[in-house]
Amino acid sequence: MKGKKLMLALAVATLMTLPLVSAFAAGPSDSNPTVKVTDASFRCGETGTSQILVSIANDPGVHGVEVHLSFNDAKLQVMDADDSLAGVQIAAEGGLFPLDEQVVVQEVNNATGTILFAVSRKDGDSVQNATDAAIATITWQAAVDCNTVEQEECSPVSVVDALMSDADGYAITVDIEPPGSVCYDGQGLGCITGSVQLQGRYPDRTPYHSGATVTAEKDGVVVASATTDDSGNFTLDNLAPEDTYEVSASMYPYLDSANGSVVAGEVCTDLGATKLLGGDVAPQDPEPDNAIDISDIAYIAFRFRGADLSADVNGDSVVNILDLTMSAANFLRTGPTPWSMTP
Ligand SMILES: [Ca+2]
Ligand SMILES: [Ca+2]
Ligand SMILES: [Ca+2]
Repeated sequence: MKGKKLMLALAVATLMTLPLVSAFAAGPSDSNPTVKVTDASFRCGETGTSQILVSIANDPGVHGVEVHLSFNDAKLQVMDADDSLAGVQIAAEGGLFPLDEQVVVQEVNNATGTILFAVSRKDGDSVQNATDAAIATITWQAAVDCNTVEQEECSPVSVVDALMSDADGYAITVDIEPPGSVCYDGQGLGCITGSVQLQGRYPDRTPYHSGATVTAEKDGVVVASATTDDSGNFTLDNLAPEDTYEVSASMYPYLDSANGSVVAGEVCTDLGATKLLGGDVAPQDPEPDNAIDISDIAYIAFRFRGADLSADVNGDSVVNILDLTMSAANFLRTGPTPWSMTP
């Protein structure tokens, strides 16, 4: 009799175990909740954000989450998200549990590069399903002097430990995802390149296309300047990537050319070529007026074949019909002309 009872108990125990076994058949790690930190990218001197995200699939119920993060304190610092509290805080999010139903414990240490963030739901139901639900947002800034950043610097932000709890205080195993990558660029890595062709100047004449001044302006202030080489090429560098600039080319005795809206690229933005129209020689007080009119024609005509080379538009050291014709052909044109080979 006693043996029969034992057999029955074993059979019942086996039956009760069966559904559990089949629930784990797909592999325990497949159904564990996960925690990860998202990537961030920003320019040194500005800020970027990462989020701590939780995913839960068919769990009996997550009621609390504890996450420990590690970051490189020599490269990154956490910005304080709450002025009303002493110390540094990150911002709690309502993606997993509503914000007004949370109890949060957190500890951010910028000296050791660690963040502890724990959130528990004090009201309502446990969460059984969630995909990339945010529990907190971290705002980063660079820990370094931005002038020393010459190329993009990235460092990992790792979840070093994580634990979840159901409403009864039972531990729920958590799978940790690979680290997030937080990157920042230097401030002066943007650049613009292009070329300036001088009307009436050809390879067999010197100077060829060299000597034009090209500037990049932001809010009316010249922030970069370059001089064209023999082929007319220039590079404006040390600009802020993705910022927009007005690029202008100028040279005596030519009309200016400009493009008012050029975005500097980390891979140099190629503005292409522009042609400066020649013949703006007057009035000389002290610069010509960026307009070609009768006073320019008269100025050249008066110095025709003479020693005063201020009327030598094409730079071949003689004032002749070539200079006069170029200026006359540009009659009533004014600068700045559009940035184009057919202005
Ligand atoms: Ca604070
Ligand atoms: Ca003029
Ligand atoms: Ca000439």
